[in-house]
Amino acid sequence: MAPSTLTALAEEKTLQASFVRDEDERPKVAYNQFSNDIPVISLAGIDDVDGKRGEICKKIVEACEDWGVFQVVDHGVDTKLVSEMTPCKLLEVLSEAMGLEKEALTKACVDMDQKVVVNFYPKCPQPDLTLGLKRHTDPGTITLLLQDQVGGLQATRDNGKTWITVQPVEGAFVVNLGDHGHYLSNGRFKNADHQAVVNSNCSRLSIATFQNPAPDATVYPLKIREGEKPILEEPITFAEMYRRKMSKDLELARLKKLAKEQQQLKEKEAENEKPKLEAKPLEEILA
Ligand SMILES: O=C(O)CCC(=O)C(=O)O
Repeated sequence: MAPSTLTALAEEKTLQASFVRDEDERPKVAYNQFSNDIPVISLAGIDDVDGKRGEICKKIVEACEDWGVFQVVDHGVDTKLVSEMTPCKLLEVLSEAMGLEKEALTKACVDMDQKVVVNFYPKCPQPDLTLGLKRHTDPGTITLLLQDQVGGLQATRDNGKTWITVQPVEGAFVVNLGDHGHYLSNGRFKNADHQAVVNSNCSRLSIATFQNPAPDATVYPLKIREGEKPILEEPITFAEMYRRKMSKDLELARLKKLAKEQQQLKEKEAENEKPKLEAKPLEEILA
């Protein structure tokens, strides 16, 4: 019988078949093969307009253009306060980088909705065959993730060809830009393409805080730079953006399932053909 609790699941010796992923979805990089490609940015001094602010903002903007993922450390500030304050600060920085007033991105959200999700990933007997959380981009504006020191968050910026594992940093928040942030910047800032892998040594915990706009907030680029075309044909609501994302995901899953079934059918047919060929006398085959 399948185990009924996560702790029981963590003691399993083999992976249940229902958790096995298609080969193309399986991890390419180990949970603890950490990369330093994702910048770790200290927010200390971000309000110091005549001091460090310019330098900090530059690093944030570059990270958003490059990956859509970065880590922030802000020494001496209470974690709960950081999770409430940081998204506002970051949206200010990105608004200014687009040449807009500080509040532009926050205003475009109409009403910020904060959703907290706790992810628990039990240790896994065959981590190479599965994922803790499949590849995705977050739909909202910006996400703050607090992870333990185990590691397992991975990101790609070349559509899944190569992956990196984000190095856990004590007390840091991983910041992911979401689809809403991506559209509002007309694609200038990347929506982080990410997933979570598991491992056979220890279970892992992460806490994600998603900052989402109101369902009826308008999704359309706030700034279209010279020479650029808008990446959306028309303004839509966030609810509609989410609906389109979900139906695209479902359609992709349907097409993938169909292709897999057709491939399996072909392989079966080829297997059925085999004995007939083998049964032919050699002279007949060579003739
Ligand atoms: O646990 C992680 O590292 C990733 C979590 C995540 O991507 C999510 O909750 O959407």
